[in-house]
Amino acid sequence: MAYDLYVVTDEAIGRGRTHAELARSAVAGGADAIQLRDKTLSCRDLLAAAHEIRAVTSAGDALFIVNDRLDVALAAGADGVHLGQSDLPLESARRIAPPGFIIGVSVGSVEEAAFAVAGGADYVALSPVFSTGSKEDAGSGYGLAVLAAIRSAVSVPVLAIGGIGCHNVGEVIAAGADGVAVISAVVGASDVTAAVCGLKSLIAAAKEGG
Ligand code: TZP
Ligand code: MG
Repeated sequence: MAYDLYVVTDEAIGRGRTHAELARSAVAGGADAIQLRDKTLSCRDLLAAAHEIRAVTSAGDALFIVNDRLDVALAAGADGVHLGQSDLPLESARRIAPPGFIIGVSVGSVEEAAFAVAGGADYVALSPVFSTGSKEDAGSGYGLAVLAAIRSAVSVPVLAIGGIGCHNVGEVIAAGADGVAVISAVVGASDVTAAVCGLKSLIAAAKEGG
């Protein structure tokens, strides 16, 4: 399964659309993976959204990843969970998760990426590669040189997240990313499906050119 375009849902940026509506439109455009990300919902509301997205992604053959919450991911039958450096440690998550369950990890350096891969991460995401207004505590971006260094250092898929859109997706892929994760470039678009199609074409072109 590819991670070319990995869409992170965010109702605060989604122009009044629910997580499931955003996911449905993104999958219709060809998104490869959907991550449910919401730090405000109750556990039950997050689980309800997760069940809806599970149905949408299964029908559309996209991966479904839940941010932060391994319990919700498992309960909803998601394909995986995405963990940050302050979340449940990878080692603990691996102990709980069934075989084949995807665990992705946010990293900010070659060292963090190598540590995550040694611990069994299925993919790593350089977070953030550029500065972004979509995550308050993201800090400034690590940049394309760090992305390229991580790509050279590890064997799992390397994603990049933060400040990526049509204007720079080509250079992110050219620097070595296997895929890009986005919020505003897709979730903030008036036409989510068209935004996904546009980014997917640019990613494909960058991969062909590389
Ligand atoms: N993690 C690191 S940056 C970020 C997250 C969730 C936000 C990315 O949003 P955008 O709008 O694609 O910059
Ligand atoms: Mg997290």
